[in-house]
Amino acid sequence: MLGRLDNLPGGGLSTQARSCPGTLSGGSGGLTVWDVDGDKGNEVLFTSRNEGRLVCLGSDLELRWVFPPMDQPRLGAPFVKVSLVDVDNDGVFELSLALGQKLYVLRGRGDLVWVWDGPALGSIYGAPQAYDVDDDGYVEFFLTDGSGRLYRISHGGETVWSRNLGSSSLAVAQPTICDLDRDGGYELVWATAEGVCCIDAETGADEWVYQASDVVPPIAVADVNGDHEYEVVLWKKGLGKVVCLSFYGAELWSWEH
Ligand SMILES: [Ca+2]
Ligand SMILES: [Ca+2]
Ligand SMILES: [Ca+2]
Ligand SMILES: [Ca+2]
Repeated sequence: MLGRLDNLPGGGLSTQARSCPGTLSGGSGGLTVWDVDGDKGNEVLFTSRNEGRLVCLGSDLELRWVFPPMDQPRLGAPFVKVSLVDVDNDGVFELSLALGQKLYVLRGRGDLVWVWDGPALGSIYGAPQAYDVDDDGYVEFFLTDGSGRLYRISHGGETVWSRNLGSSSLAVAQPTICDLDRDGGYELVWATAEGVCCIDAETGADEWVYQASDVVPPIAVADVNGDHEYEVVLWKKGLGKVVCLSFYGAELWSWEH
C-alpha cells in the first residue's frame, strides 16, 4: 500500500493530526519530505521556481516525477504549499497543494486527482486546511483567498459554500476549525482587524461576532480557565491588550499594560 496512515512515525506528528482525519501539514514552505509512493523510502518534494513545477525526488536522488509533466504548461505561481491529506478515505495520503487561485490534489506518483479552479479572486492565502467537519469520513477543505473570501470545498473538489471573511485589512487570517461550543458540530473562528467571527462550518452561517478594533490575527482557542469549555483569546496591537472571550463570544476578561 502507498504511504499508509498507520505507518506514520511517532515523531513530528501533531496530536491534532492523529486525532483528526485531517491535514498533516507538509510545511508551509516549498519543501516536503515523506514516503509519498509507499516504497519505504522518503521522497523530497519541492518547487522549481523557474519552471513553476512540483518536483519529486527519490531518496536515491533519481527524479520520480514532475507536476505538471514537462509536456504541459508550467504553473504560474512560484510557491506551493504541499499538505498530506487522505482525500478519498482509502488510508493513503494524497498531496494537496495550493497554487495561485487553484487547489490541486495529486496521488503520490504525481497524477492529478482533481483541481479546484475557482472562483477564487486572489491567490490562496496560506495552506488550505482539511478536516472532516460533518463526520462522514471524508475531509472538507477550507481555504482563504487573498480577497478575503473563505471557501468550503468537498473532498471531490466542488465548492460547497463561500463567504466573505469580513475584513477590510489585508491581514487575512486562516480560521481555526474546532467544535468551539462542544455541541458536536464544528465551528470556524477567525480574527479580522474589526473583531472575531464564529460561523457554522456546515452552512457557513454566522454564529456570533465580537466587534473590536485593532485585533491582530490569529486568535488562540483553548480552555484558558480550566472550566472544560473553550475560550477564544485575542490580542490588540498598540496597547498590548489581551481579551478572552467565551465560546459564545462574550467578553470574560481583558488585560492590558
Ligand atoms: Ca517513497
Ligand atoms: Ca487517499
Ligand atoms: Ca466530511
Ligand atoms: Ca459546535
